[in-house]
Amino acid sequence: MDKIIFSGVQPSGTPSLGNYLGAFKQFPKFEEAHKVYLCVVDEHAITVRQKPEDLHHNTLAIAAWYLASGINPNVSTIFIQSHVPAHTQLGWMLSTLTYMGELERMTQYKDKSQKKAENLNAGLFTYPALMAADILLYDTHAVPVGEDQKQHLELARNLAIRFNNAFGDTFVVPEFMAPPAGARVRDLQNPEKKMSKSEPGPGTILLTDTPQEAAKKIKRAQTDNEARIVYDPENQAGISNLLEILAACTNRTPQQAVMEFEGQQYGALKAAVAESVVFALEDIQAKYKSYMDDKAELTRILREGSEKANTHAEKTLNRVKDKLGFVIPFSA
Ligand code: ATP
Ligand code: LTN
Repeated sequence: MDKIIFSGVQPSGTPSLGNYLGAFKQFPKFEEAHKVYLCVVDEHAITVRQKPEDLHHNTLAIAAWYLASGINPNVSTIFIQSHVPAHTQLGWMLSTLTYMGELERMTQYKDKSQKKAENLNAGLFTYPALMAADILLYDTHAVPVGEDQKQHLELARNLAIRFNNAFGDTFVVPEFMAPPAGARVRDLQNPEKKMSKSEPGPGTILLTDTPQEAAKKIKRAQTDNEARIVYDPENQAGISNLLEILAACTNRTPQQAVMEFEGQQYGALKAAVAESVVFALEDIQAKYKSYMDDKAELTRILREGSEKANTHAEKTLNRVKDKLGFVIPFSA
């Protein structure tokens, strides 16, 4: 098998359309030629306080969304982060190679620490070292994620290079990979900010929204007074976001999607976006429901996934321990 692909989604809420277009929708296309690892990163999710019953439900739900997006569990590996102890172990080791200044510069940390001032915990700060561990444990070549994760990926690359330089060749240096469209889906009511699952509002489409709910949110999306449909994220953020969503749902670029709407009004664009979003939702919602209704099958898939993931991760972890000079545990 040639290249290895790794990605992760936090069970921090019900996934949004942004998660789907920026992440979930991308994964199945790698299955044919690559080895794919998809992780439900529950240890990352607890950097923001979660209700235990919600975390439990959301963890299984994210696994079901991976499957609903078209991932074949007989080909790819879907697993839960906390089922593979090597993640936190390597995360600790990498945190000793990570500079405070690097973590202080992280946009996600700056954003979340402002919003979560009452729970400004150390885990939120060292989050990117754990994320680097997730990726590096699997000799990952490429990480398909939304644009918001680019900075974290840059750190993972730097840590891999730093470790390799200090201790000898150990890690593959992973590449960032953004989707062709939908890398940064914006909030429909506030196109200045990204659509986020942990802070859903009237501008967030959730993957569990009914077709009517989703269509209504799109109809009410914020636009502008320019009355022309052009792809110009700087000056017409709302309209450009709708074009971006349409393009991602219909496997085109925003530049291709815009051609259809020359001389047309905003209502026509909104109707087309609503139609393509509803079409995508109906398809994945039916599959999602069938996986959530069969917990025995879901847990079987996750158990098998964790076995495959542990085998790979432990090998890498032992290589790292050896390089660091740790005494490898004595076998009986
Ligand atoms: P939270 O709101 O809890 O911070 P999130 O919605 O950003 O979470 P994650 O679980 O952290 O979601 O991310 C899962 C994947 O979805 C990542 O690859 C991330 O880049 C992608 N993603 C998240 N939001 C968007 C968005 N608005 N547009 C495109 N991709 C996104
Ligand atoms: N930080 C990511 C979630 C995440 C991830 C990963 C993504 C944790 N570990 C490894 C890709 C690879 C987020 O906030 N979206």
